[in-house]
Amino acid sequence: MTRGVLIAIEGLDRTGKTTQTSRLLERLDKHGVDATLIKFPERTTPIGKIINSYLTDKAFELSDQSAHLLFSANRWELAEKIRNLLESGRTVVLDRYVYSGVAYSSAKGLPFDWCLSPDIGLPKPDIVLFMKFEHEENVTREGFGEERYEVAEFQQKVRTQFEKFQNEDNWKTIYVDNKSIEEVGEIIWAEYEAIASRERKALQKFTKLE
Ligand code: Z5A
Ligand code: MG
Repeated sequence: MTRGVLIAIEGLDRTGKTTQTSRLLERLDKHGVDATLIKFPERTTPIGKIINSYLTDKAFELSDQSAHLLFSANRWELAEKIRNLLESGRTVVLDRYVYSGVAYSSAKGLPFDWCLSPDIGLPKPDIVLFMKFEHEENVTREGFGEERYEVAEFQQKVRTQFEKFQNEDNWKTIYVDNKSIEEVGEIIWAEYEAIASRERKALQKFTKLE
């Protein structure tokens, strides 16, 4: 059986991650690809419930270190499930992942490597699609500014931290300025098809060796 593809959609606030991950799921379904969508933070788990209170209630106090470790622990709550899904041949689409964890906490001033270390050992995505605005100043998307971290100056710091991953071998940047939901969806689909076909070719080579 072929292992499923692990695809993470990452990016700055309001770049359309949730819109695109759910569209991708629908499109995969239409093409007969078995797929599961997991959104982080996963707010319904025991740890996810604490994270949800922290994000929505500005009076809820946590040290930055504690918050960071909770976000990481939330990913570990789902790690086994992700691994099992992939091994059973399902494609797994992630709406935010490790990279958001590191970018937001290091933007608050925590050391980058310290932020990365509790996530070491989690399943590595085959591809990370990092959505960003080239010109952040033009962003006027619905809902922006309602939660704890949605302040322009902080977003700029988050962006700088995210960009430290840009030379990773699985990283692709997608600029979303002035692109419709459909246009961004086409770019994401093309990236998905490229990675899925690469995986199929790798498997064919392997089978030839047998
Ligand atoms: N966080 C963290 O600190 N550490 C971690 O480890 C993790 C997360 C995993 C909540 O995350 C916070 O947790 C977040 C990071 C931190 N900080 N903040 N703020 P979240 O993922 O739950 O955040 P959210 O509330 O879902 O917002 P978001 O993810 O930033 O939004 P989005 O998913 O990128 O955008 P969207 O909901 O798909 O779209 C936003 C609006 O734009 C909506 O009205 C769409 O219809 C519209 N839209 C989307 N695409 C387009 C295009 N192409 N054109 C025009 N309009 C569009
Ligand atoms: Mg979202």
